[in-house]
Amino acid sequence: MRIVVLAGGIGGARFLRGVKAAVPDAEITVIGNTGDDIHLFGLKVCPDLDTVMYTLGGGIDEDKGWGRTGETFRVKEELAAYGVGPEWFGLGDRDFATHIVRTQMLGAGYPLSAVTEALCDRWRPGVRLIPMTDDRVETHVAIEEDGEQRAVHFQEYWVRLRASVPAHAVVPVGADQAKPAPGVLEAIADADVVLFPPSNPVVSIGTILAVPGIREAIADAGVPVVGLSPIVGDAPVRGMADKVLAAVGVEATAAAVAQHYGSGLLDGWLVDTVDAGSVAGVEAAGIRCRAVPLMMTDADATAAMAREALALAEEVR
Ligand code: GDP
Ligand code: FO1
Ligand code: CA
Repeated sequence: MRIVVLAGGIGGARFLRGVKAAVPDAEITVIGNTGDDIHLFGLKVCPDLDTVMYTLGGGIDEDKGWGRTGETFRVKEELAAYGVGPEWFGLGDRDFATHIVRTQMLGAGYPLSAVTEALCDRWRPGVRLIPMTDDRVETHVAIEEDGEQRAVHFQEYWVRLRASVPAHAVVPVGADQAKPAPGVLEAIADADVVLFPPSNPVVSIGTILAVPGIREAIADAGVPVVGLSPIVGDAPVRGMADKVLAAVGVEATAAAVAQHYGSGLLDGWLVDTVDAGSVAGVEAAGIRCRAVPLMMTDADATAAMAREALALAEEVR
């Protein structure tokens, strides 16, 4: 079975563990979000690609959900001693090596997709991980801070400001000019099913869908497209997705997220059992919907979620 999964960071990576466990012989292609990417200290950092790679490859810090296990921050401290920041972004020593290798390869002329493949040669994530594009896309957020309006990089909004200031718009800068990376459209066209994990609908999956051609390829593939809600009981399970949903005018409910994707794209939608009351409304919008446990508390619960998503895909096929 060929499964295509559009993934952000933590929500996408953890769900992918469940897909791997549920269908061990599946051929899984992950289309990763690169809108969170940022250049720091002359290095290219790809948080969501690295979160997927480290999580599936056994190198993730399980508590934080990002960065390397057993991490130290000596380089960051030394940079700070020179007065070189940003001090609000925690790049660890082990993680630095990944960004150095990536930046060196990009400088030598390799596209990000080839660099990601090379990094995965070490981590062996058990999936094919492809960035959504080899072109530069950077999500920026229009905010109001101290009475002033300005645009900041998504990481500054998310990590420095903790999404605590009003956001008026979320813009994937460069997306309209970006091309899907090699293999992305082919994987979608060859897929038996497309899954949207409980990733951030705006800054993870929304950004991937903003690359011209990807949304169309999914809609045209003629295979079931099934998503899982990252919103449980009218709040994100983790993080501040409610803030970026508000910025694009979408309520933070499981039903509103389904309708934001729309019946033109989604065939099936899973909500958590606490949101069972929203099933009828989602179905009325033309999306088959089921309420099942959606908390990725352990490996079994996560594999069960993947099985439910694939069962719903068979129902709508
Ligand atoms: P990020 O890039 O690290 O922010 O990760 P993603 O975009 O892939 O996923 C973020 C989303 O995962 C958040 O909006 C969370 O609500 C959601 N999430 C995290 N853990 C769980 C869980 O156990 N169950 C569900 N349903 N959603 C989760
Ligand atoms: N998230 C934080 O909240 N604080 C950090 O200092 C931080 C550092 C960091 C370094 C490398 C990396 O791959 C991810 C990192 N993240 C950090 C997570 C990440 O930037 C964001 O949670 C996601 O991009 C949000 O979608
Ligand atoms: Ca992310």
